[in-house]
Amino acid sequence: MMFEFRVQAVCPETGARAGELVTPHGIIETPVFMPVGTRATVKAMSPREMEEIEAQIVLSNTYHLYLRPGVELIEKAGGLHRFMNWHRPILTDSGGFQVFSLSGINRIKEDGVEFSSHLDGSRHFMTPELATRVQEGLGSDIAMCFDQCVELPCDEETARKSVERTLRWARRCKEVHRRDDQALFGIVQGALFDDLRKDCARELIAMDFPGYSIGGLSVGESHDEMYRILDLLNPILPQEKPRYLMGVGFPTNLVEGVARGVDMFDCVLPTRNGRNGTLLTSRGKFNIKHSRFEEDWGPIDPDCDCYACREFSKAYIRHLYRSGEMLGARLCSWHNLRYLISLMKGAREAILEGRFPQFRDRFHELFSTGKV
Ligand code: PRF
Ligand code: ZN
Repeated sequence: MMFEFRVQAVCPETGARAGELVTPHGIIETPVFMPVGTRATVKAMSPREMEEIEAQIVLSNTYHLYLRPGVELIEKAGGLHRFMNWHRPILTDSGGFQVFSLSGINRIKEDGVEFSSHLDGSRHFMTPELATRVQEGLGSDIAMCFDQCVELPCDEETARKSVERTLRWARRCKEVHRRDDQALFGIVQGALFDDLRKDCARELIAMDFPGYSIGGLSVGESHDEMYRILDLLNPILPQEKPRYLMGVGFPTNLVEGVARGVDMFDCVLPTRNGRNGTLLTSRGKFNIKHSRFEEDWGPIDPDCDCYACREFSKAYIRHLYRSGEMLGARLCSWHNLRYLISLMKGAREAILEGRFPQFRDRFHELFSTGKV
């Protein structure tokens, strides 16, 4: 069997799950944070370094790779794994989010989305069939259906239309998807409308996807609204299949997502924040450029085992930043990624050992107060 999801433990108080997702490029232990390698590289990190921080899977983007260098070139390289020299699992997003958020003027038609490239303005037409074909060419282990993610705030009529279209497009993706060494996930949309979310989930479940993504969140809604949708979907989505919350990477949201039955997360936050010196740590978030770190000889995070925390002081990393040295951005990205990977590893161990509620309380206490 090329794909399998085994739930190993469920927290009785919350529904948090620990599991194993079997893919052709290896077994992913969940809950998992997936670093983002938009353009076939996780910014500032080599694949060797990604292995060192125990990244289990990376995410890449159909939209970007389709525009440059093109799927034909990556096929000539022998697929995305070989092209980027990353031999653990890869998940690709379909472009359903990026064509709306990144591209120039786009026109949504029943058949697909007409958009202009953010690189050179050239016109393109992305369809469910093309997004599926491109992801098959890339050879990712997990592919996404081409969906329509609406902006918030959004009225019910617009949200309903986007759900209906997302469902028709999901059917078309599934229809043309051929690779049996690639799992195609359905994406739940529906903005902040409970009934639309439920209907969308039920329709996708009837199509029997090997996993379900939760899209259209972390797009400007409050945390409580996000948690309400997750609480709503938790009992509906099949227990025996993986759930992936798209584009969510703030530590508090990861832990609360896990508490609501989410198994997989991705976000550019750790790398994007890392590049501007913002650090995510067990004691909260701060920026390394702050003057209070001028003579701080301690590590970024005393609880972190990453290279940056083991071997460098905050004073030194602050100096790198102020001097515009690229090692500064590298060390901060390195730490942020390792922190989120460790956070999910900690959650997993807590679930397996039956102490997830205590883990969750302790996390919030330390993250919000910075006090041990
Ligand atoms: N759809 C897809 N990718 C996504 C999203 C979505 O809704 C989001 C929303 N946070 C992030 N990435 N296809
Ligand atoms: Zn660290």
